[in-house]
Amino acid sequence: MPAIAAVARPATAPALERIEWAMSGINVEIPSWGFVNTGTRFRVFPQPGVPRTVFEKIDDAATVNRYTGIAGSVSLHIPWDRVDNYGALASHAGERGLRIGGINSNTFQDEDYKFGSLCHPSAAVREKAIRAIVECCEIAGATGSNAVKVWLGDGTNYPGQDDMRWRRHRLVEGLREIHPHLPAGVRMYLEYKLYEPALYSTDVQDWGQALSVCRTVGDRATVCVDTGHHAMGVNIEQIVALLLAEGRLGSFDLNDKKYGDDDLMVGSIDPYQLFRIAHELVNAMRDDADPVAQRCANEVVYMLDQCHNIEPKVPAMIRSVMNLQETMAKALLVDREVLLAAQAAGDVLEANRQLQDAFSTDVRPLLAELRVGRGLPADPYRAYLGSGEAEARAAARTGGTAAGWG
Ligand code: RM4
Ligand code: MN
Repeated sequence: MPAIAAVARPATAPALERIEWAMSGINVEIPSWGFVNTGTRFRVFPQPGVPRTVFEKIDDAATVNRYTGIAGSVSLHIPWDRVDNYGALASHAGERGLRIGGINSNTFQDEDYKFGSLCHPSAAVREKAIRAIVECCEIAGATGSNAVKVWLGDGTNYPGQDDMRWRRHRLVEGLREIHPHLPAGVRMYLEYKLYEPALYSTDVQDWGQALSVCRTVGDRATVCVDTGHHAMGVNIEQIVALLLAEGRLGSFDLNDKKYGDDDLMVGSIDPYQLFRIAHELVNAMRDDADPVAQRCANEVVYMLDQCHNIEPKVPAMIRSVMNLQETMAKALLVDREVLLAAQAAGDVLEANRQLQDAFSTDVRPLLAELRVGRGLPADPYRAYLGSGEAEARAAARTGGTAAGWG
């Protein structure tokens, strides 16, 4: 991803130039599981045209990229996306203009994982979980992916159920064993989550726990911030700022929420929070005085982790990409020089006005202009709806079994 310093424009430059990075610099990674039939524990409502194979999931991700122009990678979930020939899968993606992004490990669905995976009291189950994540490292090597993501459902439901301190020791030991299996250049993202499926204690519950584990596990272990995985009211942008300062922010799983881990479209509930996160990232990208944070911000991966339970999936994904792009563009409008001067002068109102003015600016006409200049539709969402592709896909994808979770 081109560093923002190369494209950043001073505040005196026209707005179009200042937001250019949101068109030519950013990459949004699309999750393969965002296109399959999902739902709640109450009901899964099937949709027409849902992919039946991982190849069709990649086709859908490629469609999102064809309309938006900034969604050039697709992340996989193993074993959901297991195939015999990963080279062929990577070629399938490559022929459609996509790279394979993060390989997500799944150590939460087997019967054996009832009491956890890497933190399980049984050495045999821990060994099985280690092998499952090592397999993801191998798949990363075979597909040209640059990351393996570890999210664990591990935890306990009742006080006394297991020893929380020893669960932590087992976690560190397991991840240390896995880290050397990362192929050259491949990073590990450790994702935390407040609760669920565990309801009393979760073994990687927050960013501090994840960060301290990453530090002991190895240089290439970094934290993944899933925006839906915090308690209500938590200041996520401050977590982002602190992880940038530590050089350990690896990636985002972006989605929006109202109450729990709702996996709604990015920016659909609280767009100002997304803007505040975007501001921390852009601010670090522009900060030559903090090279650790600057490098970290320039390398962060923006993945979407969403489930579209009632809304049509491909257009929902297109809208999410557009929401993120618009938000990044707004953050690029912040005049950093004025902001720094206001901060230095203790001018609280002017500093805050900088952010709010940028957030309130309608960047959609500017982005439309940039898209048209690159041969993309001015409005990817409307263009997709008018294309007839959804209907054609639903007609073509008959027979077989629509993919879902599991
Ligand atoms: C988890 C977590 C992971 C995702 C799974 C499907 O809650 O967010 O990132 O891979 O869900
Ligand atoms: Mn996630």
